[in-house]
Amino acid sequence: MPQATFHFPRGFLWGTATSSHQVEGNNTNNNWWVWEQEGHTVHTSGLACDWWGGRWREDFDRAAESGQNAHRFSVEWSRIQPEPDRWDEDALDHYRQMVRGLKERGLTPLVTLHHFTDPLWLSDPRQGTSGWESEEVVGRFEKFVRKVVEALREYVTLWCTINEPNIYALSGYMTPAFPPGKNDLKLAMRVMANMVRAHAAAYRAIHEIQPEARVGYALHYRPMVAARPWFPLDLLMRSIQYRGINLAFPTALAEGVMRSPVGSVRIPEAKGTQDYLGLNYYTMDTVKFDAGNAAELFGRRFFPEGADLSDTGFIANIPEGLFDSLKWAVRTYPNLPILITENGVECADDHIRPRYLAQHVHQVWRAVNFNWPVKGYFHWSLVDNFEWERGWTQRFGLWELDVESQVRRKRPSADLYARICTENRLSSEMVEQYCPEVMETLFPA
Ligand code: IFM
Repeated sequence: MPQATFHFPRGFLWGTATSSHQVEGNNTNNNWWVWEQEGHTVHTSGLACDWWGGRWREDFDRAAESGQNAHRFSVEWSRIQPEPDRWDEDALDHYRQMVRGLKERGLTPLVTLHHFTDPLWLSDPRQGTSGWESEEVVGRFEKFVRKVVEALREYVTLWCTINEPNIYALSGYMTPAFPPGKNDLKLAMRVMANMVRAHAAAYRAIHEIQPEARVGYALHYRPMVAARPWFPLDLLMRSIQYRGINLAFPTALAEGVMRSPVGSVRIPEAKGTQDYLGLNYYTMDTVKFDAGNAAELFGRRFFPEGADLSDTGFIANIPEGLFDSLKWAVRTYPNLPILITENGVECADDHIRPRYLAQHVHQVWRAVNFNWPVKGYFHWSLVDNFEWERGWTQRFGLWELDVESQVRRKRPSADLYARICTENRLSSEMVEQYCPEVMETLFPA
C-alpha cells in the first residue's frame, strides 16, 4: 500500500459549526419555535442539545480535547433583543461566557449573527410575516449587530453576518419548508436584497467598532451539472437553477448589483463588503428539464444513479463538488481568503461519515496546494442537533446525541477528525484505519 501524507499550512483553522436554535433549546421567542408548534416540522426542537442549560461547556471540552482550534456558533437575536426596545444583558453575558470559554480552551470563535431564526417581534409565522420583506430590517439588524459586537469584541474578531441568505429566502418563499412558508419568487428576491443590504450595513458597523475585525457571510453553494450536456433545455434549466440558487448574493458583493431570475437590483453599498468568503458545501446536483415541474421553474434536481447517499438521501457524497466550489470562489473573488464554514453529512451509524470527511478534506488539501487561500474548515457538526423542518431525523454530529437523556456518544469519525486536527494533516494510515474503502481513490498505487 502506498504511504503518503497530505499536510496543511501552519495556523489552518480546524473546527466544527453549530447554530443557536439547533443546539440551545427552549428558544421560545423566535419564529422557528412557533413554526414547530404549528406542526410544520417532523419534530420540535425542545431542549435541543441543552446549550442554554450549560451543556456547551462539555461540548466545547469535546471539541478542544479532539484537537480542534476553532468553533463557529451563532447568537440568538430573540434572546438578546426579546422586544424591539429591550436588550437582555443576561443573554449577552451568557454569550460572553461562551466566547471566553472557547478562548480558554484554545478555540478561535467565529460568531454568526443571523442563522435562520428571527425574534417574533420581527417575524411571526402566525401572521405569515417576516420582517426581512421590508427594508426597515436593515437598520434593525445593524442595531442588533452593534450591540453584540460591542459586547463580544474583547474575545471575537471573526464574524459571519448572515448564514445562507439564499436558503433563508428560497426555503421561506419558494418552498413551504421554512417560515413564513410562502411561494413567491419576487418576494424571495426582495428578502434576499434586504439581506444583502443588512449584510453591508453590518459589515461597516462591525469595522467601525472593531477595525481589525474580519467579516464575511456563509454562502450555501451548490454546484450543478446538466443531466444531458448535449440537450439545450437541460443546459438552460441548469443555468437558471444554478444562477437563482447560487449567484444572487455573491454577485451583489462582487459588483454591487444583485442579479436574479426576476431582474437585477442595484445595491452599490454592498460591493466589496467581505474580508473572507464563507462557503457551505454539502453536495452537488444534476439538473434536468421537467415540463411537469412548474414549481421549480421546470427544472428537476437530483443525484446521479448509484450515488453514495446519506441516510435519508439528502446528501450525495461528491467530494469533487467541494473542489469545484473552491475553484468558483477563487475565480469570483481572486485573493479573498476562504473559510469552509460548513461541510458534513447526516449518518446515524457513521458508515459514510469517515469516508465523506477524508474525501472532502483531501479536496481542501488539493485547493491549498494550488495556493488558493483556503484558511480553515468547519465540520457540520459537533454533536447531533435539530435539523429544521427535518427535526431529529438527520444526524450530522461527530458525537451522537440521545435527545431524551442528553447523553452523548462519540462516533468513530470524531476520532478520525481528531487525528486530522491534531496532526494538521490527512495520512494514508488514517484512511487505512477509518475508511479503507477509499484508500485506492485517495492514494492510488
Ligand atoms: O443544519 C443546517 C445548517 O443550519 C445550515 N446549513 C446546512 C445544515 C445541514 O442541513
